[in-house]
Amino acid sequence: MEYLQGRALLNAIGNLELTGAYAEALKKLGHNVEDVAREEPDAALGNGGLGRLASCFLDSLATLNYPAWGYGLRYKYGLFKQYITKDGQEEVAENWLEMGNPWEIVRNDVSYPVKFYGEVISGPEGIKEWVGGEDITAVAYDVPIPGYKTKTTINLRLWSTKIAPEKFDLSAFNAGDHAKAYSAMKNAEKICYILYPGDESLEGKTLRLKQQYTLCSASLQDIIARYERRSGEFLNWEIFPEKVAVQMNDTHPTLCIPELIRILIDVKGLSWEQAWNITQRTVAYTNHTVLPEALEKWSLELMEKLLPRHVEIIKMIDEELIQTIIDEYGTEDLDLLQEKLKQMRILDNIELPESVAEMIAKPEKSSVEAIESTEEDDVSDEETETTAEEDELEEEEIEEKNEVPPIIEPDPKLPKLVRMANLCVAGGYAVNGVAEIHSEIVKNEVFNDFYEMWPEKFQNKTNGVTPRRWIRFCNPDLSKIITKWTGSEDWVVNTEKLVTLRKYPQFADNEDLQSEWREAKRRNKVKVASFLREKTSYIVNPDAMFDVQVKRIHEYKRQLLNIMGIVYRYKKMKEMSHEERKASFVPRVCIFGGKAFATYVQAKRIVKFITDVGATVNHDPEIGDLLKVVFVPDYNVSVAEMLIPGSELSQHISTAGMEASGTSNMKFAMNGCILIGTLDGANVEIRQEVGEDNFFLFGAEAHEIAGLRKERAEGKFVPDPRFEEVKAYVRSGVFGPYNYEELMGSLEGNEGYGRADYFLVGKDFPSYIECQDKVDEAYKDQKRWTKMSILNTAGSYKFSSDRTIHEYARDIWRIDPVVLP
Ligand code: T68
Repeated sequence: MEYLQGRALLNAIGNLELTGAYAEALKKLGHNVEDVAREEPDAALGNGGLGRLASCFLDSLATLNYPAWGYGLRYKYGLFKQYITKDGQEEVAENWLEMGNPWEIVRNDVSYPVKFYGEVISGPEGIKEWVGGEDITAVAYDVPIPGYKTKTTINLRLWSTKIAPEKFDLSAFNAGDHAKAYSAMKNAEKICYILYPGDESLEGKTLRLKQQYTLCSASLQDIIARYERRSGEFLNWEIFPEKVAVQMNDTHPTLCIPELIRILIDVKGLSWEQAWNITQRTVAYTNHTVLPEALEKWSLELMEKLLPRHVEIIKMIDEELIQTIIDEYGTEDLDLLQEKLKQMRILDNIELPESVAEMIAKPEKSSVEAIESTEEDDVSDEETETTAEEDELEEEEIEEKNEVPPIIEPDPKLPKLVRMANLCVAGGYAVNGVAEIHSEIVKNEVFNDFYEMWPEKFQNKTNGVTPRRWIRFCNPDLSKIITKWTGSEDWVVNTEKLVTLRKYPQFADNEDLQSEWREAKRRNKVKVASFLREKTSYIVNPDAMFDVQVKRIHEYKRQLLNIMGIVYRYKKMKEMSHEERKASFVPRVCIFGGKAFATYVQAKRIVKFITDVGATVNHDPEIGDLLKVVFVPDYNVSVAEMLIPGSELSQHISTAGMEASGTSNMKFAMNGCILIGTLDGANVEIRQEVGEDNFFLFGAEAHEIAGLRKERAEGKFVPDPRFEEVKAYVRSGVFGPYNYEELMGSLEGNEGYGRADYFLVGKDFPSYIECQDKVDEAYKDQKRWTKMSILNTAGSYKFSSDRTIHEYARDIWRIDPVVLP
């Protein structure tokens, strides 16, 4: 559902090795290539890491010559534009297509019908037909994705929606009811209007589900049409899974499962067994989150209305799953079975199918009928003879079993739901997490019941990012140095070559390399400083440490921990004399950036808090260049490309166990930034690769979190006095008139503010600020810092999306690169 592509120009000419020639040609026309590139709006068809990962994967797929495509939606308005005002974040629609899009080719020759609502009727021979309802058309827009130094260009096919041609109500229009004719048209078009419509209202939910189904239906029709075309007279559905793999990027395209089954049965005439079997060998699922509130669940009622045929199919899959669970666990231990069904079923809060309920209530083995029937079955008397005593006992047992109520009564007060993640695990042949620690949590916690039943399905595929966009093109200065010191440009496709930077230990200590390295960083910092001045009018000193946290604003990512740490630093500075201050602190520019979901109130409070702290600190004459706090508005891919090369310290400080992977951590490490972080997501593996000495670690570990929360909730937690001090300082009003009671209260679990510091900001605060002192110490020794920086780039080799894609190709899709002529 998401691709966070950013700009295309420099990437395209870079991948085609035409940057020099293109810049020359532009110069002759009186233009500078960088200025021209800046005119292009970002294609922001994604929210954050998940969408950007998909875009990095496309780059790697093309570069490595894998035969693969991306499918998505062509949202008219991508991710909103963020303005920072005196009230915090404001959102404005981003009309990225306004000036036209030269990077797409509309394919009016490639379109498919998509249906919503209507009803299912049973035709002859049990053939089901989905009729009536609303019909729209999905039209393909193809976005070419050029690989790096290869002739391979793959395709990103984005669907746009419009009214089916025969559905325009001409007679209404002619009769003067323009509104009626117009509304059907708009209804179809609005499906692709915006990325992630707010789904708190029923309208929003319906629209989002329509988007998901449009993507799945159009893409599968396209995949199937291509399969048929290529098969020609040798069409054989049984080998479809050998030719096609569909990788679902989170649960958003889960409807691929029932849609593939629907097409195979209702349109291609296959049996249920065939269709279910083919589907289970075709689709695979990547999980990107373990936050329970982010695991998609759809209302059955809504789905039944919008997609009645799919609900029938989902119910059949649910029955197949129930049967598998019964086969696995038997009916002896009903409590166990009950628990498994409760956790694992696709349908939640919905009665069991009658046949199953009966089977469970009257287990075959010990039923009277079973005994009688064995007697009837002419089995030797010896085997079936029982004493009167035994008979009595057995009857008691039977009575007990029959007393078991029909298992799992639905609760009428709760909604009936379809659990998309469970559907993905049941319908897919592979399930993967996106970093080692995350995949372990997927196996041992979130999907543990499934893991116990199907251990072979579960895998890890640690994320990666493309070294083309994220080093070679965004950081040409550093790239030249890497090329010089590793001996060739090979590292761009072969990141293992980066290890050369540490192979000879003297490299990272080499004074020439060190000074070149520092100069490149300094030039990039100057660019960041001038960007900050342009966007925020704050003037920062490029010789201060650039300390950066840029990512979506979310409580679990703990921007609040960062800013509380800054407030502590500021308070300490204020308590000192000028001389003391200068001696104790390294000058820092603390940079934040990121968008809060429009309806996420707490995230927006955090944005407001950061900007308020900035407004106070940055104008404090006592503090001067020692501390600046800047919120970069409208953080996006292009801003990241400028900011990351100019950063020195980068913060990845989520509550352990909550960030599935993170991918900007990889980009920062590649560009020689040092990370401060918890043992979470890919941080764990980055630290392993760059070395413990080159990573600033703090905070509680994932396995401790549940216990700490319990302690917290029981009121057993004693906060550090320094944390209490910071909260009181904020409450005292130093940062302006805004009421920070709710924000500070959320860190205490005050009555009315919900979960008591659920993200454990207070718990990790002392170790965080102590770790920040170590950061200052390290920075004071510039040789040591530069060495750490070089070793971060060297150790980042593993986090190329080329490595990740090779693993998906080998372990999940079982495909080889295409051999080019
Ligand atoms: C991110 N997820 C993970 N989700 O948070 C991050 N969600 O740890 C990981 O590195 C990244 O995926 C790639 O694996 C997201 O970005 C979303 O953006 C999202 C969008 C819509 C609905 C739910």
